[in-house]
Amino acid sequence: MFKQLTEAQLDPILSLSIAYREDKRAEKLDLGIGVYRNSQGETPIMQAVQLAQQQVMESQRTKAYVGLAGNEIFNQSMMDLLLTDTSAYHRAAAVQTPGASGALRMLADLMYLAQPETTVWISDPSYVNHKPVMEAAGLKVKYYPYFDRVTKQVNREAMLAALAKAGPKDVVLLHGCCHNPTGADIAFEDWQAITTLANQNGFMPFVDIAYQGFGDGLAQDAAGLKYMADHTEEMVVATSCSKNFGLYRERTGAAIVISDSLKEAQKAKGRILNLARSTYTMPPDHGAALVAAILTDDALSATWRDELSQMQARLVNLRASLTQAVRAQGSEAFDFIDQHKGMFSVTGLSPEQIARLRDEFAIYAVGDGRINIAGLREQQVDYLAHALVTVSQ
Ligand code: PLP
Ligand code: TYF
Repeated sequence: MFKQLTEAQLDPILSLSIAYREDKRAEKLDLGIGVYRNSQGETPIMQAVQLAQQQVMESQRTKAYVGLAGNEIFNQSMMDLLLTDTSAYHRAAAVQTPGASGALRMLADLMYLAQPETTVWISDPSYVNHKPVMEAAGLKVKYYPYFDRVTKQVNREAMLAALAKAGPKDVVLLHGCCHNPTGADIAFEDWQAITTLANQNGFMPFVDIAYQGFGDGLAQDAAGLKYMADHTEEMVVATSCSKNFGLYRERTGAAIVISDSLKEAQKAKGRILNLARSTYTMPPDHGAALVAAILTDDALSATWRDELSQMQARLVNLRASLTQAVRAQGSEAFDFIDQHKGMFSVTGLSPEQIARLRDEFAIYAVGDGRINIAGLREQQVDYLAHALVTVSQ
């Protein structure tokens, strides 16, 4: 049966990690996969997570199944983080999923179930898995203009002009904050303008938020999402604890449906549970149990918030020092790095220039020009600045 299969296409980001591991050069630098690293180049378990892990170890008495929706305290905590103080808070329902990836797929399946002819509009460019996941669910995908490759900022006029053409059969997928891959975020006024368009033209917003806390802080990073949730009748959200709790391999995330009433939101939740049952049945428990333990304990929450803001500060500082270091080499061509948010920036380097970074400098960046700022150590900033200036001349 399987002989008729053609070869699989490799994931461009995951295969880069493999190539990096095999590189023997001492000066090598991994700016590929989106994993946060500290000044020592490590991704340690966060202190709050370690403490929660001890608590869970001591209090957990069984490994019996939890249920289709996963940990309901976790689900409530995700809604608290994203929707507190909005009208949407009282007309939303959440389901724990295997990462935001699981949420993306469950929400895509739900949209297909409700309206198979749906087209999902995604930003050009977007997270590598957005298109394949939406298409795997049977949905059509269309791109809206987003990143201006000259200014390295959002081309808001082109974006809004395109989204003005989206209608009732359309879903517009937005990044909640810290856009992957570009690092260029929409402004609060853009959230307001897109909300107005959604209400005028009838498309549904779909927000994927995988980096809350990495941009301007936990509350600020959800401000646009909150405004939109407050002012639209229907919206869906995929959220992740991979980055802001450092729980990558525990596969911890949630799908949230906001509707015009709690009854409608719960109906949608019921349908997601049906879909989950026929896909993976139940999400893994451990990560969600840890997040629930942290977010329901004041001391653990404070520890977590503090650690997260230190991680955010490191990214902001690295961006500033990299920009300065490039300037010290006589170039202003990378000033945009300081204005981008989160872990990533699309540098505008061509695939050939990215290949030169790898061949001549042992610097691994994604072929589309994306670099992961968190992959950088303070003592390597000048090295990277020199390499960026060299390959871009
Ligand atoms: N959405 C975006 C925008 C991402 O960058 C990622 C990154 O991993 C995900 C979703 C998937 O996250 P998770 O690890 O929670 O599945
Ligand atoms: O964009 C990234 O690097 C992260 C991690 O197939 C990732 O979001 C990369 C590739 C992939 C899944 C996750």
